[in-house]
Amino acid sequence: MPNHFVFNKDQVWNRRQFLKLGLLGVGGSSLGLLWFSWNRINQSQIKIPPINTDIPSREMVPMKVLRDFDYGTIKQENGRKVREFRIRATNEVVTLNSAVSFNAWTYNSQLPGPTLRATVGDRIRIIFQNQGGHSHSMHFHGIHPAASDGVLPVTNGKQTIYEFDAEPYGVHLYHCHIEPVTRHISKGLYGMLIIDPPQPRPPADEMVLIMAGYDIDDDQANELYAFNGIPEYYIRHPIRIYQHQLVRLYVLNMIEFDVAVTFHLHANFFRVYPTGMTLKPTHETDVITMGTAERHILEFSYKYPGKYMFHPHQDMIAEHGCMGNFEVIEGHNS
Ligand SMILES: [Cu+2]
Repeated sequence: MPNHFVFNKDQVWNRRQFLKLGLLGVGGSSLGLLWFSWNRINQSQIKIPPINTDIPSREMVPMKVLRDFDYGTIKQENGRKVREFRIRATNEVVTLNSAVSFNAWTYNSQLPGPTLRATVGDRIRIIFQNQGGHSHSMHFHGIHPAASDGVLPVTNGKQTIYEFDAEPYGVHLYHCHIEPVTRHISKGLYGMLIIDPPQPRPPADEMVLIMAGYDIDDDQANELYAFNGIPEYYIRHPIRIYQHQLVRLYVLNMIEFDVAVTFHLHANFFRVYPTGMTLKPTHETDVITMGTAERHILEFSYKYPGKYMFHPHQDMIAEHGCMGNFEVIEGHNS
């Protein structure tokens, strides 16, 4: 299977790097630390092209969501790692385009909510505060006890704590589970939860793309669609990536009212890690179908510079806002 991501000579784990970390000669019990350090050195080789400086700050949210991972506040309790996250439900007015302002319900005032990230085996603690006016909750996909399943309403002004072990590794999601769930999700109460495998995946330019729909006129059908909250955003502000460098996309379909959606990448093929639950890809393709709440890891790199679209192959959905561009830039030798 082709992989255009090639480790350069600086990335090869060598004696100099062992010495730099003062780890030469340590016992086998430090192998985990070694791997972690090795991976961090390699991850630092990943270059992110500069973001367009002409984007107004009020329009920066989808560009921020793209590569923003919230690892929480790390605490050590009884010998294990706890990642604590504080999430607040609030109402926000989101400008979808020059004609449409949308009364959104949000986690931490952003849409989608923050991408929460942990490593398998960590303890996750979510301190959830509801200031949204309506009852809300946070229901996580994953394996956890019923008490932390997030289906009970948290009334306005109240707080609750969800706590569970991070398992299994993969790309998951969270969303409000108060009826009608379709409405609570399509108003904006959703986000991604990434649980990393025990040994990190190879270095890559990692990014999150969450697809969603907007039912503007309450007719139980979507009039607008978006990647990461704002329709047509990545058409106006293409995602800059470097030629030949590995891109790892965490994609999630949160579109309500439509049964399924596809994701298609132009002029390329991607390797598929279903639900992010494998370490090796199962197949390679250029279009994938996802039901609501379905998600995957997709990996690729671009052979040629230039501008390339990504979008659902249901053109009605793409033409109503769920559309974007990668801008592949030369100049990074990886
Ligand atoms: Cu809700």
